[in-house]
Amino acid sequence: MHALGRLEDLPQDYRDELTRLNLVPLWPNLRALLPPGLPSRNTRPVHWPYATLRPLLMRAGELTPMEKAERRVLVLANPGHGLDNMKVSPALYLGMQLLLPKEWAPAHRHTPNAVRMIVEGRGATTTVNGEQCPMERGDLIVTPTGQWHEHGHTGDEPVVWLDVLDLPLMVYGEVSYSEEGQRQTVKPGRGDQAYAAGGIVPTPWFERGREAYPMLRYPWKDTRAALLALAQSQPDLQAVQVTYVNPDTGRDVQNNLGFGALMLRPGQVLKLPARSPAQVFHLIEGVVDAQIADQRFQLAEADTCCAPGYETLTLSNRSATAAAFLFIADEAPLHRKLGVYEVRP
Ligand code: 1HN
Repeated sequence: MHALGRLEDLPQDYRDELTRLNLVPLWPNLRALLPPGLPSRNTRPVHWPYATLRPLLMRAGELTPMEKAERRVLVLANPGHGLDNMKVSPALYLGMQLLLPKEWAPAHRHTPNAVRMIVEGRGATTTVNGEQCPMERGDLIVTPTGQWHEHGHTGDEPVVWLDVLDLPLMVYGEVSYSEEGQRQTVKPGRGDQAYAAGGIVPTPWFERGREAYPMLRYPWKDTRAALLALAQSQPDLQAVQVTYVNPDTGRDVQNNLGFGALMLRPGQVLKLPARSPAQVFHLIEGVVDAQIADQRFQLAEADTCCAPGYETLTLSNRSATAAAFLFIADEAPLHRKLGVYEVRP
């Protein structure tokens, strides 16, 4: 590929005139915008061990009362994007949130889509559009765009969860905003009970699309059981992995980010192909090594790490006797919409 003309090759008076008229020559920038074969990425592999994060989050609980925080969160920021930009990748925001006993995080709604992956503690609930979802370790609770949500806590221990939002995308698109709301009235019934088993749906709602988001909570005990059943029924299956879907449509549960869970059999070493989306891994159970580009992370329970797109990954279960379970978030739905989703064998 031959070199193109540089900005410095142009006479200063010409450059000044272009600038004055809000014009820019394309050719000095063309190769950086369209590098050959592989996009340039600011997303770096990063590991956030829970053992180092947790004490700082608990300290935030002492330093900053809820009234001064609204949401008490330490953001997991990728230095490759600049810490102040508070993103893990172009579309992924990650934060670790703490709610202490008796605290209340008031109702609001916003354009970004959010999910919570519960990390520790019992007794908290998230109410989404009137549906009160218990929060237990490993549960996934979704708060899609525009849905009212608030968090409450009647238990007696700190509750921590990982927030995953498409916030950077919404900020980039200049469509990120929120509204404050009133405390919600809890209505009876829950989606995770109505859709308690795969392949069976509530008859009155069988007319699809009545509710845009019929299931808001995905209990970990069901996901874990599904992974174990899959592994047992298909001993040769390499990637024992499930995707969180909307049970009415069978499509990704949210618009832009994809969510899934992966089981590694005892001692398993799993090579994942390079795919275009950036990904986040959160270890729910077990001990796992993650090899991402030239980095190797030893993940302990509740640790989180991220991987840029277009890199091959190797996940290894360090236990020879126990299975390991990971939560995965990625940008695949967005990439499919953009028509750029790629798997490189
Ligand atoms: C949000 O609404 C929550 O509701 C958590 O718990 C983190 C980060 C950015 C924007 C909105 C929540 C958030 C957020």
